[in-house]
Amino acid sequence: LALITDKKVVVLVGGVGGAKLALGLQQTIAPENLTIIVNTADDFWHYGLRICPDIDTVLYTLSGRVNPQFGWGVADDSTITLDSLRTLGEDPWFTLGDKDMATHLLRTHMLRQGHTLTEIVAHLATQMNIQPNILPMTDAEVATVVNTVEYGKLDFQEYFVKHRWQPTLKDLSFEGIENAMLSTQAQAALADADMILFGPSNPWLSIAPILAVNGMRSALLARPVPRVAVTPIIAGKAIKGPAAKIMGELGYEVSAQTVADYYGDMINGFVYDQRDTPLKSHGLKTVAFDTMMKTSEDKRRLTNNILAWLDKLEAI
Ligand code: FO1
Repeated sequence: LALITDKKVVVLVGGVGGAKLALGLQQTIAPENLTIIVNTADDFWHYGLRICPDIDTVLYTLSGRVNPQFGWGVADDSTITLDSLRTLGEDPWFTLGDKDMATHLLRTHMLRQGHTLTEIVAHLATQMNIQPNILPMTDAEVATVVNTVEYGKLDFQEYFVKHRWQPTLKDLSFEGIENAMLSTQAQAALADADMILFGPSNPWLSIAPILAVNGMRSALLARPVPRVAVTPIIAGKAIKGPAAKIMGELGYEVSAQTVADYYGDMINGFVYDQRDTPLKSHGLKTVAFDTMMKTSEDKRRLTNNILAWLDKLEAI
């Protein structure tokens, strides 16, 4: 397959699913042409440490450190610190491995020193030998709050990890979003992009907070380039996590069509899975590929297919 390296690509992602697409892109595109903008609304404070799960998932995935079984955390990690916390009477429901802990210690230390999250992520990426540009969606603290039928309002990680996303979702809010500005780095990357991709991440939990950052929607709409979402729904199901469950709870049909409609005019193209029925396009350019990303060959093939399709579209 020909390598398409001369286009500048920005991809918006959450955690595990988005990181997989980012890995495919890293293997396909020249690093200076790839920018990954990551959701930070599921970041939280835990035992005095700033935890950024989606950013770390992207860092660990792109540096080859990620735990392949979970898709998050560091491979071959231990939990000595967490086990010691248990002996002190704590109930550490959020699994922080010992190797992973170093990332949280350094990040929290650098935040205390006055560095922005953008600077910290750049430093961590450099130390992990990652070449593409990884950017948090904003430097401000934003916190997803999930309003549930059973428990009322839950902090995101309580909903997601402690309660294993089982409570029924009523609605969502992004606390602090009114102060969240698109960073100058993210603005510059978007202004310069030849293509903008929306990863196969959860539209409501991962992509919605990125779109809610002040300046993001207008920065996207200002770009007359392909803005293409990759479906998180395959054969009417979510591959991982609560995307399908949430869609149902919000009263939508579980389908790629629902995702495309939800993104509305933010996108002008959509990649759905070949197992699903074609979208009613409403002027949207659509294409079907095998979007399942299990092996690294899958990831490369999907990114190559998407980039080749976009190249062909542009030529028409
Ligand atoms: N997900 C879990 O389901 N259980 C955990 O204990 C857990 C710990 C964890 C630690 C560090 C990290 O970077 C991610 C971690 N995740 C864990 C995943 C993560 O919280 C969620 O997948 C995302 O927030 C959703 O995008």
